[in-house]
Amino acid sequence: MKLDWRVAVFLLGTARARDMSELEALYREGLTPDTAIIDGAEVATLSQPLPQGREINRASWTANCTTVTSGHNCSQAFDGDSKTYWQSASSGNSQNITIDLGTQNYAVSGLTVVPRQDEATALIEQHQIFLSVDNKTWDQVAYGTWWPDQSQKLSAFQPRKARYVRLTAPATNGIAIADIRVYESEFIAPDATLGAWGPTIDFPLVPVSGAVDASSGEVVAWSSWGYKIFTGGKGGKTQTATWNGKAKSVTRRSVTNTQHDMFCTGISMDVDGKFVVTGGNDGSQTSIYNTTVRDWFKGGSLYEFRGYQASTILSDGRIFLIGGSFQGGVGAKNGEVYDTKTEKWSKLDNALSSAMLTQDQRTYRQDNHGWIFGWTNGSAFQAGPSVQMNWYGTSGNGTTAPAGNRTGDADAMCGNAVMYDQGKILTFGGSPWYETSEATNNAAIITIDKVNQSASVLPNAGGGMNYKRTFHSSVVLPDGSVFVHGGQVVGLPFNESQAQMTPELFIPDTNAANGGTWVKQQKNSVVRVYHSISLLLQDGTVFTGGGGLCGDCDANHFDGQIYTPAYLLKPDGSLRDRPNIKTVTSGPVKPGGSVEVTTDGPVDSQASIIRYSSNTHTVDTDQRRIAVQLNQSGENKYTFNIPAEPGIALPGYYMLFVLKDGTPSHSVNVKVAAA
Ligand SMILES: *[C@@H]1O[C@H](CO)[C@@H](O)[C@H](O)[C@H]1NC(C)=O
Ligand SMILES: *[C@@H]1O[C@H](CO)[C@@H](O)[C@H](O)[C@H]1NC(C)=O
Ligand SMILES: *[C@@H]1O[C@H](CO)[C@@H](O)[C@H](O)[C@H]1NC(C)=O
Ligand SMILES: *[C@@H]1O[C@H](CO)[C@@H](O)[C@H](O)[C@H]1NC(C)=O
Ligand SMILES: *[C@@H]1O[C@H](CO)[C@@H](O)[C@H](O)[C@H]1NC(C)=O
Ligand SMILES: *[C@@H]1O[C@H](CO)[C@@H](O)[C@H](O)[C@H]1NC(C)=O
Ligand SMILES: *[C@@H]1O[C@H](CO)[C@@H](O)[C@H](O)[C@H]1NC(C)=O
Ligand SMILES: *[C@@H]1O[C@H](CO)[C@@H](O)[C@H](O)[C@H]1NC(C)=O
Ligand SMILES: *[C@@H]1O[C@H](CO)[C@@H](O)[C@H](O)[C@H]1NC(C)=O
Ligand SMILES: *[C@@H]1O[C@H](CO)[C@@H](O)[C@H](O)[C@H]1NC(C)=O
Ligand SMILES: *[C@@H]1O[C@H](CO)[C@@H](O)[C@H](O)[C@H]1NC(C)=O
Ligand SMILES: [Cu+2]
Repeated sequence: MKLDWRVAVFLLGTARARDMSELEALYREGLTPDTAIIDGAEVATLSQPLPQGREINRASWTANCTTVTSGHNCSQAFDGDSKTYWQSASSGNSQNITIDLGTQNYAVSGLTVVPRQDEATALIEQHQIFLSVDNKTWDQVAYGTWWPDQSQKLSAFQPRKARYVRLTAPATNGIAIADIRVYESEFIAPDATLGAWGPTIDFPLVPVSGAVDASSGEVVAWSSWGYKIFTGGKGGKTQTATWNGKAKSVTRRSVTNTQHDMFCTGISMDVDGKFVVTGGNDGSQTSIYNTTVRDWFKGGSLYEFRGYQASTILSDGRIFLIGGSFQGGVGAKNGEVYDTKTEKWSKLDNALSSAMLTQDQRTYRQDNHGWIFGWTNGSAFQAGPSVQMNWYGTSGNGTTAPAGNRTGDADAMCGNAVMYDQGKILTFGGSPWYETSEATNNAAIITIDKVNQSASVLPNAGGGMNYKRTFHSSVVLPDGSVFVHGGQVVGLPFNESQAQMTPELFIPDTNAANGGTWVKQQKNSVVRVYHSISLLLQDGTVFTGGGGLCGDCDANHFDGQIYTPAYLLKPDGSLRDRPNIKTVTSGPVKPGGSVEVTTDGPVDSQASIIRYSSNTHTVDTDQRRIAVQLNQSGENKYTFNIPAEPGIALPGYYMLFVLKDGTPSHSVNVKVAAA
């Protein structure tokens, strides 16, 4: 339902007046009507951008459906009358509609579906979409779960040439379609050397936050109290969805037991891989996702109300957080630290948020989204987004010490920072102000060593990114390169102008004067800007998704996509053979401990462990890659050591990848225990 802005302003105004500008931001995009007349019926609108390109004329379509109920034949799904509909029988495993678009192939980029409008029945939730050029070989381009209501549904995917389009859904209650449209766009020629996009995974919410469950490999994603909006709620609950890539399923769930609207939170994974989610719309709550039982539990309360703070696990397994003036008043959002055993937060009044402020004109934005990295002796290094960097100590009441400036850069709010190897942090993009200021393509490599020492900065890393970006996201890959996707030139929440559609890869090179190179990757066809995320998956591919959560705004993206990096592809686009890990030492390993791995053949001497990721609002303080040297101890048998320094090998779950000629294996878990 449309949020009446006067009510919203009143509600927010009483509690936290500064959130007005978040609503102003909604206005820039312009509120679109709740409903539209589509072929004679009033239909709840999408609140999401149409697939790129244009609608394919339906005049010469023909279609077949697996079953029809009396009076509701297949062609009524595209007869230009949304009061009429095709409805299947409610029997069989699944029901299909297969459309012949005509006599030629189109670069098909997506489709929209209007459910039956006269009655909320035979709604499509789970679905799969296939394309074919010959009506024989079918490629799955999308699947997932739509929110179960009568509003228009959409699936957007990487354009692929096709003449036949098939939508499949389980037949439990039958499926009904009042209107189906298919879109074509510019064809993006496949080029395996640039990686590949697809399939799309449709979600019943905007995945603004997400984390990878180390025990199952599932992506747990969430939005806010609403599946497409974060303002105007009373809080106290969160819409979540879990994607299981092996089962190809997306399941949805409303989490109410922690009384926590987990929008604009901090996220950190603890030593057991549990997600510790703090603050946000309910500013002092902690919710904890236990991956063993796949359920949420309530944790201890924060001292300060916070939103947009950042948190990180520390070398001793505690969790540190700082900043977050987006909720609960501006300023003095000093550190707090969480003991996962007692489940209590303690104040660190001398870990000063005042040291990490940007010069944003909006003061509640100055301490948002810190780039913080757990390091030695329970310290945390703050690499940005402020141009000045800091060290935070977490014993006693905490300490603060300057670490120098990120030379060659300015305040870089909503930029990214990734520890791609031990003590090496790549920073890139961002803009001086959270919004309305132009982003940069700046990149730097920051090297940290001793606590309280100035960090060493290599400005202009790789000559800078190919594109200016803010609101982008990134993941470090097993080979040490960093994949960067999305973002826009001027940060405008919920306005998709000047979006960057071409991702790029930073390839580090310790012999190069500027530390490496930036290489453009395969262009995407779905915009990923404000509120989008990226996560590294266990099979070495990347999940990117989300963007939006702005109600009736036309910038919502209820989906994610898989990006397969070039290192997994043969020139013809098929998957390369990859090395396999057969066994790995079981049980937790302490820092300095040795791990034994057996493989199904010889592998490269360098392998890597990458900590599991969580991501929201450009912040992923969980991910970190540690390159490890394999020492051969027999045929297809290797050992390597976890770094002895617990500040480098932060406790928690890591994905171990071995590589063969640069192609990574599927990962196997290695748990680093707290020292
Ligand atoms: C989005 O931002 C651009 C650039 O400022 C502006 O021209 C455009 O009008 C905005 N779009 C909407 C819908 O507000
Ligand atoms: C539907 O089935 C009829 C009869 O078998 C066939 O002539 C037609 O080509 C089919 N159309 C599609 C889209 O498969
Ligand atoms: C489908 O039903 C409509 C409405 O009864 C009818 O006009 C149309 O001819 C039917 N189409 C086919 C292919 O049977
Ligand atoms: C429906 O489509 C799926 C996917 O292409 C296919 O496996 C299945 O056989 C189809 N069902 C029928 C009844 O044609
Ligand atoms: C597509 O193939 C099915 C059999 O798998 C057939 O029934 C149908 O008529 C074909 N459609 C067209 C348009 O050739
Ligand atoms: C997860 O929850 C179960 C049930 O409460 C508990 O037994 C288990 O110890 C928890 N796991 C972790 C890692 O905390
Ligand atoms: C920091 O930890 C190392 C071991 O990791 C220890 O040798 C050293 O004494 C500690 N330094 C301080 C200042 O506590
Ligand atoms: C922490 O600060 C409190 C309040 O100022 C003070 O009483 C206490 O002694 C301090 N603790 C340490 C370890 O410095
Ligand atoms: C770092 O500097 C702060 C501020 O000067 C100081 O309080 C703290 O003891 C120092 N920490 C270490 C490990 O030297
Ligand atoms: C570091 O940056 C801050 C904030 O812009 C500035 O005030 C300070 O002068 C800079 N310090 C150096 C040494 O450049
Ligand atoms: C590698 O293995 C050999 C033989 O097992 C051993 O002597 C050597 O110390 C190992 N080197 C490292 C770096 O672990
Ligand atoms: Cu936000």
